[in-house]
Parts: sequence; structure tokens; C-alpha cells
Amino acid sequence: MAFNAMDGSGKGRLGPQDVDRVVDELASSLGVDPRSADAEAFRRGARHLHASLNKKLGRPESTEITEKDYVQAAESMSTAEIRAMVDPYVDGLFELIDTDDDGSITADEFAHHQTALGIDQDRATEAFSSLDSNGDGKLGKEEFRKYGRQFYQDTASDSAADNLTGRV
Ligand SMILES: [Ca+2]
Ligand SMILES: [Ca+2]
Repeated sequence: MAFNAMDGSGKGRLGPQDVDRVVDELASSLGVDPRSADAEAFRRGARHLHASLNKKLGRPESTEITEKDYVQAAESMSTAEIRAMVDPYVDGLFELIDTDDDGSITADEFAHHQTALGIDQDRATEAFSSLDSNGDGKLGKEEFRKYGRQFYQDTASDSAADNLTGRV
């Protein structure tokens, strides 16, 4: 589920520095400079996501989040709140994966991202087909957002959307 995917260190609590580290690691593993504009947009999205969870819980925005906090916040959010929390993050991730910046993610670009996370090729291919809902062989921003929203809304431990950021 989403919390575990973001808790790269596995320490069970996620603070702003942990969020930054996850962003740096993901950018680096994709071969993107963590200080590039795309990576910084993704970082703003990730920080916004973290702050939104705390805001929902009525706490200062840099408070460390546990899996329990995450589930409590996410489950009490409306669909509109989930979108507002997740879309900037998912859009940032989209830009990181769309390495040629043509506005869509091809199977190759997606496979590169999944491989960087240690997900095997078969699972990546399967995931790509299930996300490409109009079957045109690429993922547009809306298809990718749908995926991201599902990933962050679904607090079950075994979700179809689980390989968004790996480490599940
Ligand atoms: Ca592309
Ligand atoms: Ca498509």
C-alpha cells in the first residue's frame, strides 16, 4: 500500500526528510538529476501529499506519519480531497517517467521506471496493459492520474495499483 511504498527506510514513520529521501532515490534510480525541474516538481507534490495527510489529521504539517495515521487520514477523505492531495504528486511522477517529455508514457518508459524499482518485466508489462485503459499503447496524464488516485485511496495491503513506486 501507499504508506509502505513511501516509507523507503522501513522505519514505520514518515517525516519530511524521509519524503525528500524517497524523491532523491527515485529520481536517481531513474537517471534524473534530483535537482532538476522535473524532480523538484515531484518533490513539491510529495511534500504536499505528506502535509495534506497531517492537515486532515489536524496536526502541524511536518509531523511524522505512521501507517495508522495514513490509513485514518486517507479513509476519511472524500474523492475530491484524495485528488487534491495526490494529483500534484502523481503529475510530478508522470513528468519523471516521461523521459522524452512528449506528454505520454510509453511501454518502454514505464518499463524503465518499473525496472528501476526492481519490478520484473512481466509484472511491468501486465501493469502497463491494465493502466492503458484506451489501449493506444501509451499512458496519458489522465490514465496515470486514475492509477495514482487508486494507489493512494486504496489502503488495502494488496492493491492492483501497488507497483506505482515499488517497495510494497
Ligand atoms: Ca514519453
Ligand atoms: Ca492510453
